[in-house]
Amino acid sequence: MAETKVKAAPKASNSTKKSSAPKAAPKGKAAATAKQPDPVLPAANAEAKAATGAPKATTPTKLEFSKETYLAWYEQMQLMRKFEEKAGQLYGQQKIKGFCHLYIGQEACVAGAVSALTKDDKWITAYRDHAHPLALGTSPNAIMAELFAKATGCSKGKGGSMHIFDKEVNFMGGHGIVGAQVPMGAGIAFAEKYNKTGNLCIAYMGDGAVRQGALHEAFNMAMLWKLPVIFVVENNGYAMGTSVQRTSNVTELYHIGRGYDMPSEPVNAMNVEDVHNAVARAAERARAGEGPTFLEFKTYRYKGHSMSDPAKYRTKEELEDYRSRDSIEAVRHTILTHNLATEEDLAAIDEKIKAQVQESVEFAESSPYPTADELFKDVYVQQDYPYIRD
Ligand SMILES: Cc1ncc(C[n+]2csc(CCOP(=O)(O)OP(=O)(O)O)c2C)c(N)n1
Ligand SMILES: [Mg+2]
Repeated sequence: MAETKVKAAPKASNSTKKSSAPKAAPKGKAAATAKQPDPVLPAANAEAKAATGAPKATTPTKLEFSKETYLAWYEQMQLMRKFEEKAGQLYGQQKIKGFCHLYIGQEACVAGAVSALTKDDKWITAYRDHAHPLALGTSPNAIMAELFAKATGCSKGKGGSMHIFDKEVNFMGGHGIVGAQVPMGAGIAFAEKYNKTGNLCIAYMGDGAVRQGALHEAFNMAMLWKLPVIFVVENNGYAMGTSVQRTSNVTELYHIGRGYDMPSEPVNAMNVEDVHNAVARAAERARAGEGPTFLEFKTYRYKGHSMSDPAKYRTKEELEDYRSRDSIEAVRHTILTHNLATEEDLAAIDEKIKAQVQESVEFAESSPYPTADELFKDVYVQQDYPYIRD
C-alpha cells in the first residue's frame, strides 16, 4: 500500500513539544491522533491508559483475586522492603560495601508479575536486583551473604549487589551495564522458543535503558521472530539524577514499542493488581505465539539512585505523593477492609519476616570470604582459556 505523503510537522521546541501538533491534521495514515483507537494498545487496557497519568493505589470494592494471592503479595513485598531497609542500615555501617541500589517503593513491579507467571518462566533485570530473586524464592541468606561478598552468597561472593544470580529459581541476573540485559532477555526467549518449552522470559529495565541502541535492535528481532518475551520498563522517573523529561523526546515510554508494532501498555505499577493483569495479558500473548509485549510500569523509588545519592533533584512533595499510594499499604488495606486476615495475622507475617532478615544477617556475618583460588573461577566456561595464566 502506498504511503500517503504528509507535510512535515513543524519542529517542536523543547518547551512546547507536548502541544505542538499541526493545527489542521493532514488526511491519511499519519492523521491518527490520540483520540482515535490506539492500534498498539490492547483495547482491554484502554482504561488503564487513561488512569496512569495519576496513578492511585486503590482498594478494590470487589475482590478480583483470592485471599491467598493477597497474602502472598503482602508477604513478598514486606520481605523485599524489610530486607532492603536492613541492607541500607548495614551499608551505613560499612558492612556492605561497593554499590547498592534499593528497590524500596517499586515492590509491586515484581510481586504482581510473580503471581501472573509460572515457576519455569525466566527472569532477567538490571542492577536494582535484590527484590526479584527474593520474590522468586531465593534464600534471603544467600542474597545477604552476596551483599557482604561472602563465599556463601548466591554468586559466591564475587558478584555483589549488582550481580545476584540464581539458576534454581530461573533468575538470570543482575546486570550492571544499562540496557545490556534487554537483548539478553530476547536471547533467553529465543532459546525457550527454539526448545519449544512453552516458557517465556520477562526482561526488566530502567527508564535509562530505553535510550540504548541495544533495546531497539532487540525489539526489532523479538518482533520479527515473535519471541516469547515481556519487556518491562520500570519507569521510576529518573536515571541516576536525570529525569525522563530531560533525556527523552518520548516521555510516554511505552510509545517506543509502536515503532516495532509491538503491543505496548502503560501500567500503574503502584498497584499490584494492575501489574498482575498486564503481565497476565502479555504472557497469554507470548504463549500463544504472538510474540513480545512492552509494558511501561509507572513506579517510583523512595530512596536515591544508590546509597551515595541524597536525591536532591526531586521535591519532598513528589516523594510524599508516591508514598501516599504505597503498594504495600494498599494491599494491607485491602486485606483488612475485606476481612481476608486480621491485624494480628499481618503482625505475625511481619514478625516472621523480621526473623528471616535477622537470620540472613547472622548467616552473612558468620560466613567466610571467598578464598584466593576462586579468583579465576567462573570467569570463562573453558577453565584454561588462553588469557588465564598462573
Ligand atoms: C552503558 C552504561 N552507561 C552508563 C552507566 C552508568 N549508570 C549506572 S546506573 C545509570 C542510570 C540508569 O537508570 P535507569 O535505567 O532509569 O534505572 P534505575 O536506576 O532508575 O533503576 C547509569 C547511567 C552504566 N552502568 N552503563
Ligand atoms: Mg529509572
